[in-house]
Amino acid sequence: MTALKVLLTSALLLGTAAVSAHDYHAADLDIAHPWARPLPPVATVGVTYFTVSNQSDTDDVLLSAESPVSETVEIHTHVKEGDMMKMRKLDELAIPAHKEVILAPGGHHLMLMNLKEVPTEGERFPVTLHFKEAGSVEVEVAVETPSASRQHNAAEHSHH
Ligand SMILES: [Cu+2]
Repeated sequence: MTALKVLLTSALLLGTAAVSAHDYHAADLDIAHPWARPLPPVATVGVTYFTVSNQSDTDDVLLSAESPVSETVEIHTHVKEGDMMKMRKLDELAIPAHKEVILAPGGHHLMLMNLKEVPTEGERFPVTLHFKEAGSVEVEVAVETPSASRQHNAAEHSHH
């Protein structure tokens, strides 16, 4: 019921921009708007983004993730090497107390390795996130082209 309330509140605050917004909770973690770009049918890897806010007084850690659409899911970040941005695999991703960690293009992301099926635009696929403190939560990842409304949303987040 809490998730429903949050959705309703978001809808009131954001109006039509919230049509595709969806939030999940694991203990004191809020996982906002998991999404992935549409991929060509021949794609072998996919990328998933979302924002995690830790409302608790305890640091948490994203330990791992899994999805039925891929063989494995890795936690990645981008690091600058010379003038090149390169992806690097992380063993885990810290979610500090009272902080928001954004997984977004050019930064942290989940990498779906060896796709078994390629979700198409408009579909949703499940990903299960395993946190050290908050435990496990399954989220639905929306496959969609980045839109002006979400960029607006992301801009709002950066003002926090
Ligand atoms: Cu990656």
